Amino acid sequence: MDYSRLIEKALKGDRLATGRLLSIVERDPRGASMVLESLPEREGYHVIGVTGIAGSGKSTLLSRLLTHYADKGYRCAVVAIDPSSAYSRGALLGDRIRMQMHATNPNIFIRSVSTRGLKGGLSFAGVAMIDVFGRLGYDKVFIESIGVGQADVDIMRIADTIVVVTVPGLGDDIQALKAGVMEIGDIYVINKVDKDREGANKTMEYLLFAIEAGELGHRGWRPRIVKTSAVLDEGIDELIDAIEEHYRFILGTGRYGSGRERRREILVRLLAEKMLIDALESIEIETGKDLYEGALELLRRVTARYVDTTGGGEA
Ligand SMILES: Nc1nc2c(ncn2[C@@H]2O[C@H](COP(=O)(O)OP(=O)(O)OP(=O)(O)O)[C@@H](O)[C@H]2O)c(=O)[nH]1
Ligand SMILES: [Mg+2]
Repeated sequence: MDYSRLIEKALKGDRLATGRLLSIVERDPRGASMVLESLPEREGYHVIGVTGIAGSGKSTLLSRLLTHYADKGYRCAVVAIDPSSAYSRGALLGDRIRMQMHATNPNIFIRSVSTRGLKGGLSFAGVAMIDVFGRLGYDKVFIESIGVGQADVDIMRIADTIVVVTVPGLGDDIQALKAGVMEIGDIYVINKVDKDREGANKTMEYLLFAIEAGELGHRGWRPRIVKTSAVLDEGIDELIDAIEEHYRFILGTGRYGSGRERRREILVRLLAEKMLIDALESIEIETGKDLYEGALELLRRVTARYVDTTGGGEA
């Protein structure tokens, strides 16, 4: 397939062409690979992960960030992980309505991916879309993660800057989060300050203490803490200042470049994982064999399928 016409249009900002390219990326791993390699390299795009406590206001905050960034002239994209299997329809509907507000803003493009990787994290398509957006000229590419735990940490590993959203008055909740995403933040947001200013100060003290104790922050970066009210649109520019400060930090220290390399490595692994699963599910098995021999034989046939079809597309 030749995607050059689509790519040319998408590079000029054509939303329809962009959407079609993203569909190719989602549907067809080989196409995804070709689309990515055909797009010009581009330096400087910034991948921002938003994670944290369920219901802390991640989606509302992200929606505000999009508006503020777009107003400043940045082109923003969101790779939204379709939470349909993990969350109630109500939450999803709320997100959809919020995101629709941005549908007509030429500086904002939102795309959801329905599939997830084997371990619950982002799928190959999801990670590939991030770099497609970046190469198409988007400056800020956001991912909002789903849920907690290891899958979340995996998702955040592909981000250059990680924003962890908490709420006022936390103590126990923060402890509960500690094993997961709580430790990986570059920026901590205390959202919903409008509800409990006193409690916000408590969370602030708690976070400052953890930073002083060396529990948070890594590789020379001291995490920033920002208080926001996403509903009242307060503190968003301060949050953007913190995100931009971190961006300059990673550009200056080489962490940006190593993040891109890590994402590329993750992409290769996720693609291999997808090819393996697709083949495993479609190859017929002879049941007469010893179990171990049967599995080995299956693996040989999986490999043979891709080796034999080099250049011809996987059937
Ligand atoms: N008072 C107040 N409510 C907020 C604020 N930000 C978000 N909310 C409300 O909190 C609820 C959850 O907000 P979401 O943005 O859906 O939170 P989320 O973290 O994306 O939720 P999940 O994706 O379900 O984990 C909604 O009812 C929001 O209106 C805020 O700053 N102040
Ligand atoms: Mg959400």
